Amino acid sequence: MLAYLEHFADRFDLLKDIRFETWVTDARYDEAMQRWTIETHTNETASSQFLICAVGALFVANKPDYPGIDDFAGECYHTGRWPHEKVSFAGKRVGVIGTGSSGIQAIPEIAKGAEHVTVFQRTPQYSLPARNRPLTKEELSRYRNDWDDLRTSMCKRGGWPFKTNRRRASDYTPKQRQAVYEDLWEQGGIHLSINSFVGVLADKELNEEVGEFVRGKIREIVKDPAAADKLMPDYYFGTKRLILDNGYFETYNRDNVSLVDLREDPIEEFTPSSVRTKRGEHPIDMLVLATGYDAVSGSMLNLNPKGRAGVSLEQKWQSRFDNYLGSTIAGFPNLFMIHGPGAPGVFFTMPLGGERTTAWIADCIRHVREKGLGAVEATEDAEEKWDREINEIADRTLYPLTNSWYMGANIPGKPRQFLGHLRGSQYFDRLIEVAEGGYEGFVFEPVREEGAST
Ligand code: NA7
Repeated sequence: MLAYLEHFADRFDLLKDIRFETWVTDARYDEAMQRWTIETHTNETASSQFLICAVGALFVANKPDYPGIDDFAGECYHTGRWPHEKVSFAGKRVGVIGTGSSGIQAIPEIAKGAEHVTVFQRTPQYSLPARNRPLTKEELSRYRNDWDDLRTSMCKRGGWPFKTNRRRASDYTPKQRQAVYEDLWEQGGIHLSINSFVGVLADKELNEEVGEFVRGKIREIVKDPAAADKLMPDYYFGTKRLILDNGYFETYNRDNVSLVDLREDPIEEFTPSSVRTKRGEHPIDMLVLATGYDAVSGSMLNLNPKGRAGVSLEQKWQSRFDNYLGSTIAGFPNLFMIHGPGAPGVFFTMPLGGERTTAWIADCIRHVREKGLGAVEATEDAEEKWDREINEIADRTLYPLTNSWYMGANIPGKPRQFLGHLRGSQYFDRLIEVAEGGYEGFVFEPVREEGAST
């Protein structure tokens, strides 16, 4: 994926317009000028009519605040800030906290090199075999030949380049359903979730059946029944980010890997060379924090733009991450977000989603310019309606019933709110509908005398 994004940046000659290693320290809207003033840590100031915040949905690292953690004297890495240089695990006792996508994908790799790995797990997870493999020549040429159709179908579906079927569970016997699950488990990837039966993420009974199927697989793979017990997920299947792994559960069959269940044996403190839990001490040389992010809203709050009357986003978003269309915020004229709260973000292929959002933003800016206007801003009324619209979609599913970062539940004190739009294709249709309908939910300001709309 990195190679693809680098290729894209080269092909469209984007690098000339990017200032690397430059941190925005302040972004402030000037109402009289109808412009944003942006300051950087290099003491440079920029002025622009529009501010597009592509700050990433998963950027602000979540670091646990266990007593003594800062006194730990060994190497310490957060998976979201992994060094570009190779990290050596050889001869080291490594502690890993966190078993989300990052932990589950890192643990098997670390275990191959380390003397010992101790995994500190708070919530056991569902994870499906990724079964990554090189594509065959035939597959590659098929993808290239069908490129336009694939893009169209990706936009119409959840962003994935394959058809999903519309099987109904009630048309199959329990035995036939198990055969379907087996087949999809063998195929790997997210098929078991999106391609088994309609309603897996909405129907409790069906969801429980799929969840139990995965638990059965974990029991089959993990040889030590005590370890398998600790690894049994007990939330609704698929309602936390569904994880794809390369031999994660198999890793617990190695004799250099041990698992601490933090639900029954919580961490009490760190010493310079160990983790002390309620039941014992675990000496470690290296700590890997796979503890995730203050997701989606955290990156925008880290930027903390100041809108009308100098009101900061931190003030506006104290108890709810209000936004309109996942892209704009009332009180913050001429500001746009990509992958912000209320947008599909991780629920759609992110580069494609980002591209489609950017196209919409470009159209909106063009509209402002062609009409000789000075500013565009969402209304609070539109924000309220949007909030209802995306929550109605989420409430038809099992997602809101699980403590996940989608709900803001991973960060102590963070307001609980479903942070995404679950139906990417519907979302992008809505964007177009709003634009074609004359930008309902927005107010436009004429150019003020003082301002220069450049
Ligand atoms: P995630 O999915 O947020 O996972 C973080 C993991 O860290 C998860 O297992 C958390 O347990 C655990 N965690 C977080 N804080 C603590 C503390 N204080 N103590 C113990 N364990 C903790 O982040 P990832 O980086 O793995 O993945 C992020 C996204 O990247 C992923 O969803 C994909 O979209 C790509 P919890 O489950 O909250 O109990």
